[in-house]
Amino acid sequence: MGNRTFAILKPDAIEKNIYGDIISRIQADGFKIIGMKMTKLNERTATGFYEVHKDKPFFPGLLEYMTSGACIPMVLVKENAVADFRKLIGSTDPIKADEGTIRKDFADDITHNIIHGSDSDENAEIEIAFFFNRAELIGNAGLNCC
Ligand code: IDP
Ligand code: MG
Repeated sequence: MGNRTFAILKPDAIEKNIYGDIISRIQADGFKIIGMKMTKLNERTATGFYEVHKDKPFFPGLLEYMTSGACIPMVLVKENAVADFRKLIGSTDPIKADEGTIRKDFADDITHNIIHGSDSDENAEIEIAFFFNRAELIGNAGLNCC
């Protein structure tokens, strides 16, 4: 079981100025943040990140959403990180998400669902590498922690 996962606070989390509350939830659940930046996806980078969904009917809406403003990609560490984080964020569709999950409490709808979490250890590593160099992660290079 891997101990890293990858998350993105999606543009509505920044637009609504609620990303601090969401980050607090993530920390309170025991995740340590070892990489974080504020950035903005363009059509090319958003398409690259969501390549697997490019033939889905919802893809144009997803692209519009993900390029609509700044987002915050993050690298998170905890034992059993991928599964634990998916549990913390809840189902893709906030209507179906369990009580107390981040998507249940903060997301508007199935497209605008506020946060991304990797679905496997393998994808977590691919997604981390999409946004971060090793040197940008605490513990991997010159960066010191806490
Ligand atoms: P996940 O984020 O829960 O892993 P995925 O199936 O990987 O869900 O889909 C990626 C993103 O695409 C979702 O987080 C959501 O923003 C959007 N999305 C997924 N399914 C739908 C849908 O059926 N309608 C509209 N948007 C969707
Ligand atoms: Mg997914």
